[in-house]
Amino acid sequence: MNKLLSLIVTVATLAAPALSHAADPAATAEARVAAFKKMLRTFEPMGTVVRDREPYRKDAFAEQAKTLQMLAREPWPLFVPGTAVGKSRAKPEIWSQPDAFKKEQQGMIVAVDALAASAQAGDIKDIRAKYATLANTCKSCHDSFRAPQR
Ligand code: ASC
Repeated sequence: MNKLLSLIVTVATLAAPALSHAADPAATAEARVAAFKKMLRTFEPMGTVVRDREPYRKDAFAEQAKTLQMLAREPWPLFVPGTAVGKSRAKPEIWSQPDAFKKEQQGMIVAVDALAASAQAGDIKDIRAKYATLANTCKSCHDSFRAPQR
């Protein structure tokens, strides 16, 4: 009984944010846009290092990659149906082609994990390649699922 109760509490706790988001499309869209912006605030400084505009420092870069790994997981649960509102550029295809959209997400997660592993190893040439692969996953998803700027 205790186990069942704790299972119910766990499921309810996990489901709660999703439910509250679905109830407020504008807030969900806003949270999603903010999650992508947060990701960019780590991704862009890493890009300046990769492009040799800033010195490469192994530990600091690996730490940023770890942060990015975590941030990269945040936007996806926020793509709740009915939330292409406000500043959102989400195309309807996100919800009409869920498998293709999921594939883009998974490709991005694989790429960010590979970048983090490379950053741990510390070979800047390999880091550059992994960063480029990750940037390509951004573009690939945007090409299919993000509407042009209005
Ligand atoms: C960025 C950014 C993207 C990606 C993409 C890479 O910095 O805002 O959407 O990189 O342009 O191709």
